Amino acid sequence: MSKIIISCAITGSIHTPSMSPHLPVTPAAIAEQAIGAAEAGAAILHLHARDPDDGRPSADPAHFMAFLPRIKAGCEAVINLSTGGSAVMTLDQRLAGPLAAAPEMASLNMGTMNFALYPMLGKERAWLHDWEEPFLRNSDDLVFRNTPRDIEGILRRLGAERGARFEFECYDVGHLHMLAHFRDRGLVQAPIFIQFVMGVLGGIAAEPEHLAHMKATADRLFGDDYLFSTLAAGRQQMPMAAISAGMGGHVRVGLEDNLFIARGKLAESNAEQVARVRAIVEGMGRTVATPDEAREMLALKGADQVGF
Ligand code: KMH
Ligand code: ZN
Repeated sequence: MSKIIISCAITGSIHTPSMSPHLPVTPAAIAEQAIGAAEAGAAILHLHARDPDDGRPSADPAHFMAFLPRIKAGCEAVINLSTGGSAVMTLDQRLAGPLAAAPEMASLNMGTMNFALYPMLGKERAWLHDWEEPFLRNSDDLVFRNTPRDIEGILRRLGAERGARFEFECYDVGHLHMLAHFRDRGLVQAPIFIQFVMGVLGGIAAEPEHLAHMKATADRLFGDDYLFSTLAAGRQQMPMAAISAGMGGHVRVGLEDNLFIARGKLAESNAEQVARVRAIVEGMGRTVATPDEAREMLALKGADQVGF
């Protein structure tokens, strides 16, 4: 089996500041946790930005630029910027930061879908900011949009024009077929890095049978032209990562996807989750890829070719 790439998604746009004091929201905290995750073994850092004043999801270039140079100076890890941003943003808002930064990698969600976060409201909390509760509550009417035209635009503007390669986020089996469609149109080339995204309400659930079917479908559609990684939102994060590693795949962890390190125990940092998944996959006999090994496996343009 090839070396295993650990991705770490540092802050995301799903969890809100009141849910964990360890969720990084300021540029200094995002940079510090990103560098810590890289030191613990993450080869790829998946990054969203936030407004430092209130922790609200942001894709403002200024908010990205407040931490990207620091992370680049502090570690060798591949920087992967989200083009998903937050489902409450327009496409232009979501792309503003990634277009300005021209990163080595960017995420690309392979379809339009429901993105229901409101079940996280279940617990009584004292909210730190007044945007948090309505943000979650209104997700019962929230559509994450990426039409084929949107996807084509992202592939052209970030990929063809700026040299980024993609973390293709596939939240359901249909997204794999959409990816194959773009491969057939010549807009996506090998090596194709697929992230199986499981456990978002609106996408496929985090169940081993679903992962087996996603992999079997991807094998049929992409053969030797792809690598897969798995992320599971919430409690299934580590079990699904272990299954992915056992199937020869790669893994993603991080506070974007899950705030906990054990049942009822908040992770104190992203690095803690990276260290945990690293111990699991090394215990299974896998060897962790360095950032440069990940660059070679994914045919990335190099850290000296970015816009920050
Ligand atoms: N938040 C995750 C479920 C993106 O940033 O483009 C998927 C994600 C999407 O990381
Ligand atoms: Zn993300």
